[in-house]
Amino acid sequence: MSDKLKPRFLEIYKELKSELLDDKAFEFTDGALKWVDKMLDYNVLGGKLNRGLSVIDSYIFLKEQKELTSAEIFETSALGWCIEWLQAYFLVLDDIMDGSHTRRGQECWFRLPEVGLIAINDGILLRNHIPRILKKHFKGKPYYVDLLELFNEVEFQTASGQMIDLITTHAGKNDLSKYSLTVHKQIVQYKTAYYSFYLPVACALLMAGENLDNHTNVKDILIDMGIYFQVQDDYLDCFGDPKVLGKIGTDIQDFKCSWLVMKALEHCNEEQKKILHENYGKSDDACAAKVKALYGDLKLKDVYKEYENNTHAKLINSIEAQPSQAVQAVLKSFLAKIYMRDK
Ligand code: GPP
Ligand code: MG
Ligand code: MG
Ligand code: MG
Repeated sequence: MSDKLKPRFLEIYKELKSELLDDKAFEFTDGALKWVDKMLDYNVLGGKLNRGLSVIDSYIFLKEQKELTSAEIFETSALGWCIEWLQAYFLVLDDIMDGSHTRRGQECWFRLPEVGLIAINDGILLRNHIPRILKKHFKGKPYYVDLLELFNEVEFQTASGQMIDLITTHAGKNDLSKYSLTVHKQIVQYKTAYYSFYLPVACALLMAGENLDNHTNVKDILIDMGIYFQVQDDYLDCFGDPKVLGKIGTDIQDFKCSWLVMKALEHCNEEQKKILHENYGKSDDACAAKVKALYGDLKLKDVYKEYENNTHAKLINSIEAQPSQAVQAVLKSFLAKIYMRDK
């Protein structure tokens, strides 16, 4: 699939970056050029590129495996990169908000001494690059306005999910029982699922001339897959290997409404609940270790395995109920990429 096209996809990154550095709407100084160049390489590259490559894969499936023309390769890749840019923008800002230290195997951008809170403006710049890429390469296409609306809509959903993530954390600090599965589901659906799973497929559908309103079933499945993906992220935050993951978890210290703390609350007795209340959300490593030990006592690894297998089976069922074989194939390939992931 897109593996074959990955070298071309990476070349297109360089082309898009050169265009942005040659943007006549700003008089770039040498210093500014160097800054943006470095900022882009540091933050846009280095991830798995799953979201970006998914646009190409989805489009190939929708076209039923016909060879893509070079224009189609360029356009699906450019849309893929727009999603990677969006992701870079979210991550730069999310790491500041979560007080994280590492990302994709390197220091978080804002942790670099020469960057600090300039990272906030870099986030805004990354976000502003997206409509510039879209304008340069898609203005005049019949689906241009739909594309702009799609990116705006998904950004709004993500920022709203991030808000619920942050304000729930506040509420939970006073009262851990404010955390419920309903709130957790809303957080992960909005902060992750739309931009990570729905957006790449929606971009490919628009390019293929489809009306997004006719694909709500596919959207629902992608959202469920995105929820599952963020539950994995919550699990890996505590139980993943930071070397493989490229980031060190902060959810326990940050008092996050994580899937693991939800499950801990569901399974613990009164005494264990007291341990949780005393140690959750403290920056002290010894407290985090006590929470992890409690997760061990509650056998949350087994609870997670069961969740993962049930969710996988349910998703396969919904996918196989889809009338189109091409749609089934896209969805199954995405699910296979994340099932039992460790990074
Ligand atoms: C992931 O949450 C959510 C995002 C990256 C969306 C951020 C949205 C903004 C509007 C800034 P997370 O904090 O669990 O991700 P990670 O574990 O990768 O830090
Ligand atoms: Mg984070
Ligand atoms: Mg976060
Ligand atoms: Mg996380």
